[in-house]
Amino acid sequence: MIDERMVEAINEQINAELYSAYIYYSMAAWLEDQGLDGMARWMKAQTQEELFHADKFFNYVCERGGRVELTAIEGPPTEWDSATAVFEHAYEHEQYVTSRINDLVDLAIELKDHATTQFLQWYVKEQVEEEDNTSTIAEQVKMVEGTGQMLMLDREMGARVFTPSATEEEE
Ligand code: OFO
Repeated sequence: MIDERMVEAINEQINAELYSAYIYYSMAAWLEDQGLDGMARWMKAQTQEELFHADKFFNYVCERGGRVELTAIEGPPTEWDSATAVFEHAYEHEQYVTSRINDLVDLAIELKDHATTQFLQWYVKEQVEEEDNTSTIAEQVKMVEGTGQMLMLDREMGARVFTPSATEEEE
């Protein structure tokens, strides 16, 4: 049986993951509106990845005998000044999510919940990747925004497809 405090904290994290999906979906809408279809597609793949993160927590809570309780998701921003601003925002957001995951690990350790501590290691590793991906792309977009190379980068980014099995294999 899992401690109620841990369940509550994971339920809050499910909300945070769904908010991440929502913010990236909103970014996809903005990028699409700017004619950056490839980048919008990249953001949609990121949205799916966030839904996968939420579902992984959902399944874990159920497996440990806890109860998933969903709450209202805050509305995301809808306007950005540039594509660079979008991806810099995504990088900042991932750093925030990393701090949340670290807080969850701290709580699991405090509760001596070794199973959850171990389960969370997947997210610890995933956040290293999430920060790396968003910061690299933010730098790349910043380098080419306003030049003809932006279209090439847009096309390249449009090739991204989310595959949950690939994410699982990294475990
Ligand atoms: Fe769920 O990792 Fe991004 O937010």
